[in-house]
Amino acid sequence: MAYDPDNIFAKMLKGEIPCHKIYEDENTLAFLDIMPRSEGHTLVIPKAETENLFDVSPDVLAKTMAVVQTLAPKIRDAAGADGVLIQQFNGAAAGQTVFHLHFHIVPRKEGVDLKP
Ligand code: DGP
Repeated sequence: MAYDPDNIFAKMLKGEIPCHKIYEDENTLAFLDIMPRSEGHTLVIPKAETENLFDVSPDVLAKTMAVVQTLAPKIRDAAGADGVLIQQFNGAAAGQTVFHLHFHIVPRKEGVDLKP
């Protein structure tokens, strides 16, 4: 499948639709998920046009993951959580609904279930 430049995250990157940004650098954007599974649920995306793990370059993946690693403990602490779940889907069959690579950072509290 070819990358769709009009996907919802691409529109965010172009400033065509708003998002609640929590971090941005030249390669990466992080913003709150519109359907949070817990308080602080964040998505981290590369600015490069890439759908998922199947087409991302190692360089873009490394830069994106470095931001995931930096933000994860900050989000955990800001949310008053005990840990974070990192989740990432590849392909519709696997549950991917937005076809621009993204990593979920989902804060988890001991004994508290995630929202569906
Ligand atoms: P998935 O591809 O299954 O990882 O799900 C996409 C995620 O993107 C889902 O958790 C909801 C989130 N999302 C979809 N549309 C928007 C949007 O317009 N704004 C924000 N902030 N998040 C969105």
